[in-house]
Amino acid sequence: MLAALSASVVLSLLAPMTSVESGEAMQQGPSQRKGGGQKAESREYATGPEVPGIRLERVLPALPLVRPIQTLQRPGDPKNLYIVEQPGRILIADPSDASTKEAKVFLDIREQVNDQGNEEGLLSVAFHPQWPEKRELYCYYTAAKPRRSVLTRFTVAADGLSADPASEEVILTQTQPYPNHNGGTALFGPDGFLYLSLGDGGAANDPHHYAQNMNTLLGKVLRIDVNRKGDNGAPYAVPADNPFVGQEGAKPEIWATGTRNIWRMSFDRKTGQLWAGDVGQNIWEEIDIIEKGGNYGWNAREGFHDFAGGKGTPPYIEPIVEYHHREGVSVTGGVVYRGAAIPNLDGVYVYADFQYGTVWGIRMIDGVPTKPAVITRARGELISSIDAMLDGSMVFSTFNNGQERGNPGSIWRAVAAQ
Ligand SMILES: [Ca+2]
Ligand SMILES: [Ca+2]
Repeated sequence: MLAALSASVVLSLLAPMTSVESGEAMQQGPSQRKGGGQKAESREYATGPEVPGIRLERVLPALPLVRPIQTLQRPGDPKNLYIVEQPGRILIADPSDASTKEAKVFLDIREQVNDQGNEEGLLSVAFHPQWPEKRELYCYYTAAKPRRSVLTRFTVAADGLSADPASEEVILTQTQPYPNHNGGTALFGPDGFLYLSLGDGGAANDPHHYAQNMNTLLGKVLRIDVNRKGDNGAPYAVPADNPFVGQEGAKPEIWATGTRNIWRMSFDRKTGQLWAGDVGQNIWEEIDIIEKGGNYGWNAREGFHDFAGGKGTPPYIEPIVEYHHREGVSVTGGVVYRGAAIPNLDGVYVYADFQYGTVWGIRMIDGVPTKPAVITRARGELISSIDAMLDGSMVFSTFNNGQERGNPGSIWRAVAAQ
């Protein structure tokens, strides 16, 4: 299954190197040598067209939002934004009307969502891509008593403007040992299957080594078929070509393993590659391209570095890029920009640090990343999500003024810097 390794992964396994095929690579600087007392790896960056700067422009400035954690659009409705609030509401608003002070409530499940912890709540939603044949909304959230993560499905009204709370069907449940590291992103792939990132369960350092344990869904990326029932009437089926189907001691839902807490992943709508930001423990934040059957190393690895006390079975797929905790605290994975409004940003993967508000862009040139370029800084904002709208434009969701519960949040559209 590891034959699916990308060229970049193969290159990074061959460290140290001094050049790539093009001969134009720049060597990583010495700044990476402070990582946790571990030996630093040498990495290569490709050269490519300059990554342009962006500017964040406030959208719906008069609309009060509580911890907006994702913004999306429904297939077939290029006008409205669906704004997900972490406590468990989804609002609908037309972003062209800046005077909007109140949004329509699309779904309110705050009663059943547990958002006590900073990383708990309604974390991710996805519309079924086959609208209007399937008027379905998938929600991934945390619940209490017992503490767990759930993936559920709601039926959406024919006009697309509300979802029926009473229609909820539970698709998948995962017991959560701790309040943190619940992932996650739920989204449909170009293959029509639903992908879900689950964190390692929480605490710190993955104390139970869940991420490398193939018998749990924790610390994994899953791939399931929500269009079919599974064996014995299970609410979903496992695609027959999942990499660990039939392997003893392995959950067949697993698509990739060894991930710590992927906070936001997305498919490049042109290449089909699955990009993820995997939040680090103490020192290194990383960006990965998730491959079928890949092991991303946690908790034996953090970024490109060995992690003390971790254990696992190599080979591991190395990150595409990483950054040190001098530059941020917690990565928010983003999207590969495929919009028309900023032509020279096409193909750039845009990601951010949640707490510092720094936003970077990288390109992939023949499977090798360009050096991360800072493309903007959202000072004073906590960047919770970067999402692509139907036309490929990017919307940022942020909590402003700190993390206190109930503080307002805001959303922003990315525009060209000049
Ligand atoms: Ca947890
Ligand atoms: Ca990793």
